[in-house]
Amino acid sequence: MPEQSGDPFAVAAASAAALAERTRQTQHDVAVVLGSGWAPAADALGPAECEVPLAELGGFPEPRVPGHVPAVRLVRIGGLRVLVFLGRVHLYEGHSPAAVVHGVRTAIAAGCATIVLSNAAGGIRSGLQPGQPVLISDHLNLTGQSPLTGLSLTGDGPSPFTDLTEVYSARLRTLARERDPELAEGVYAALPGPQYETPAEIRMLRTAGADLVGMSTVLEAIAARHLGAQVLGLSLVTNVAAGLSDQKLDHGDVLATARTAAARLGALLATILPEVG
Ligand code: 8IG
Repeated sequence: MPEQSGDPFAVAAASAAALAERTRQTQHDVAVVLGSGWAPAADALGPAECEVPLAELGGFPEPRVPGHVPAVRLVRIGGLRVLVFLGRVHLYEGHSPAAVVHGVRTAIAAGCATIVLSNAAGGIRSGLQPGQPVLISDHLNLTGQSPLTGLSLTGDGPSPFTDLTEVYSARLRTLARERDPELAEGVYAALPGPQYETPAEIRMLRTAGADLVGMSTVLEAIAARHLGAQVLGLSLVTNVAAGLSDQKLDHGDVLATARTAAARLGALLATILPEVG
């Protein structure tokens, strides 16, 4: 199948129908996207009632990053039917914005009113430590792309002139902080990648108000808000951003930090998720 040609909402509806057939559920409540660093926390959420390879649902691109297992699980958490997406695809793999947000659109078509987006990120604000989870309070979309580009301005769907005043639900952030009062909050800047930043770029981002920097999440958050879903965003700080320490950035170190944090992340998600539906 070519990558996401035609009406993306029709493709998402078809994927949601295929998912409903396999989960035997006509309604799902919450979707969680486990980004790099968070996937090892999946098992802490409880046993999967079923696990479906994304390739069986249509509309999902072939993954191109090793370590991303392309599947979605149904897990019951506190009476909620939670769809757990193990991994995501990124712009830097060469995928279109429509492909990047297809999981979120599918989850919403499958009934989810709340979308939890997790990622690994570099820490810009001083004091943010590798291994620390941070609530995303707002974002800077510096990818130069939008999942809403090209959508009909006159059709029956929601307007693409989406209000982004509160992308990351204040109610859900408050709820998460009640569960874990240690949680910091920060503004997440998304760049296209895949290269990490120069020290000059990090100084620019810090001046522009960014606390965290990464290569994902913002397009999915925009797509979710366009369709009226509530969004909770969580970053795992896996490295101090370029030029802010005497270390060079190494993808292997980043993954190792994430593995070490997995147990804490699993516990965090398991305490937050029952409340967010
Ligand atoms: I993990 O320092 C992770 N992802 N852009 N910069 C960007 N993405 C990241 C970084 C980082 N660390």
